Amino acid sequence: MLYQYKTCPFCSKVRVFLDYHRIPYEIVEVNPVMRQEIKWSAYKKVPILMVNGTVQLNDSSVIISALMTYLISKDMTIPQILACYPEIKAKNESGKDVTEFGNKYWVMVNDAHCEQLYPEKDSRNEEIKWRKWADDWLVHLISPNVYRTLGEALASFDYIVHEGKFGRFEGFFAKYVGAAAMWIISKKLRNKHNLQEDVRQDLYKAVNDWVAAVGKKKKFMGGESPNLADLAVFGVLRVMEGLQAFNDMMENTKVKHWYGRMEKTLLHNCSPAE
Ligand SMILES: N[C@@H](CCC(=O)N[C@@H](CS)C(=O)NCC(=O)O)C(=O)O
Repeated sequence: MLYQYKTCPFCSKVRVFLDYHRIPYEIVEVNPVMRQEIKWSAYKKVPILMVNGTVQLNDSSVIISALMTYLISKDMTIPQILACYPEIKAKNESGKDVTEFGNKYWVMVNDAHCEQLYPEKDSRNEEIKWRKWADDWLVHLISPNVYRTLGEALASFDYIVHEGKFGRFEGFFAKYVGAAAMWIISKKLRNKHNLQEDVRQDLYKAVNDWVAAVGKKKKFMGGESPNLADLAVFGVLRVMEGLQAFNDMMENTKVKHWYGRMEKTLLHNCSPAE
């Protein structure tokens, strides 16, 4: 059971991972205003994944690393694996309580499995580096880009309200008030994350850096098939689909070939198994 907001990049990353590995799941769409669907949980963010109705996995990267570990090391149970990703409570620069998780980009595999999963010398470090980059940098480019102008902010909220779970009045309110608020907030985010005046330039550079890191010789960063970094970057970028920022990115960067290969692979994996 995946508790999510459909248009949240962290939730999208988890869906891409589950779909790619053909792990079946049901979705509980959380109302972002009241959030009553996750009232029972002490952890207050989405995504949350409940496994067999009993084990709770929090944080997109922990969910992905823990499930990947489970798929490979068949001898460990999910609770045993979860113990490898300890919850760390801390305060951030502004004194706000934040929850982090230790080792969250680390897939717990023994030496034999490690060689099978990461046959190239540096491929494990590379995967970790770019998964972290997707969470710490790429996601921060989404809001400033999709709420860049008032018109774009309205289009984005139209999409969020359409895809998400909102009451009728909430939806109307969210669209106009939310769009105006996010348009203003996105300027603050732009400064907070030191983005350029023209936020598109940061997005274009980021995806071109990604394409360069994948390199010309490989289909995916993982080689012939996507690794966890491919799945994460695709999951983040996918939330912009249908919006102006996405179309601009496709037109003005080199990402479309890799993106197309990811789409094709996922479509193939989503079709019923033979
Ligand atoms: N590090 C977390 C971040 C998750 C996150 O920030 N989720 C947002 C939605 S995009 C959230 O639930 N924020 C709290 C809220 O909406 O109240 C992860 O990777 O899952």
